[in-house]
Amino acid sequence: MTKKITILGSTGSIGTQALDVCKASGFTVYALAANKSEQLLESQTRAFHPRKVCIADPTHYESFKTRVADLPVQVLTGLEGLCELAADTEADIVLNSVIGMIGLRPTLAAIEAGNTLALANKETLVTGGELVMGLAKEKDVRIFPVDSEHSAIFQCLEGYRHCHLNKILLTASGGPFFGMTREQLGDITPERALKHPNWSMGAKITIDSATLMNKGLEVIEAVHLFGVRPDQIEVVVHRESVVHSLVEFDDYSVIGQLGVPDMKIPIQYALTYPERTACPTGRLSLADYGKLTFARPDPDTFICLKAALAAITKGGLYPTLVNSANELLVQLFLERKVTFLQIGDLVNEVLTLRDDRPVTLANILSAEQEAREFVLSKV
Ligand code: MN3
Repeated sequence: MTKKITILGSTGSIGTQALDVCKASGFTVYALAANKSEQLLESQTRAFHPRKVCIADPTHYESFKTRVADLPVQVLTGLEGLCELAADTEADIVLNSVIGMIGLRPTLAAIEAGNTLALANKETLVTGGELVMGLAKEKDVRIFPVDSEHSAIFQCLEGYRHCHLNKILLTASGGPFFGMTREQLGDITPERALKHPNWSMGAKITIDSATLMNKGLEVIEAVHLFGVRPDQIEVVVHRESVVHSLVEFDDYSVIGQLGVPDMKIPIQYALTYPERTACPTGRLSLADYGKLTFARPDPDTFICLKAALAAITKGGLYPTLVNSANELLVQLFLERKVTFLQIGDLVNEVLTLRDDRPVTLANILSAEQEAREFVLSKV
């Protein structure tokens, strides 16, 4: 049976690779959504014939509609459009690969409607983890992680649901600046930070990998997805990005998942689960690698990791504060308005804001605003 897929964020790195997977697996694309990349969304619409498309940025709505006027496709816009696609139960699975906190409401809309989710939007779990996992349980909705590490952990646990999980070993590439001192990080430019050694990804996540914020956000994600405490997660630097993560059980037996560093594998598994089919990617040859290396991260240099761990340990809205501050700081760094080191400094400093309100959608959105105002007051 061919599955019907909705992809939110189809023009991004995950979205375009998901479409490669759809093509190779013969999935039907039911709906597509992008922020404002009109040209690419148009060519995707012509190639995959979705029934509905959403161009989220309303300023692009009219011109995009004109572009696809000859096609039998319904065009939507705005956050409402994204949520409508997420909640459309015609699809068998909704892949949320939207970038940033904007992805939270579509995630909630999909779960509310009872749609199975493939989740690539980190911010959804980082900011709204309690809400999302609680609602998913209530609605009996399955969430398949798309992030390579979380997919790995999910796969490691698959055959061991009856075993108690002791610990998660979350692997990290270490980014392009692994081994550098704080002093050496002083004059890092966006161009240098945008060069990742192993993974080809969007700008936001590439910068997050360079600061190790990405790993911090992934720890928070893992806490929610797998129901573990933050101190049950150990970040291990693994430069080759071949071991995508591991789990340790009570007997200290460790199970890991390996593969070439290509996002198409975890994307495909989230879509084909529980089946596995040949993936349009290379095979892993361990002999070609020769050796795999592991090391401890340096949270005193890469202090974003420290901030994320402090935030999830405090819980509540603190992960939202850290995440939102980071989201804005990465944008400012790319615009050369803050330095590389300021990202880490301010992401830590935002934790001095007190926010002990309960985690509700309204409070998440106001904490997001609070964090942005804090950052803007400092730069
Ligand atoms: Mn990852």
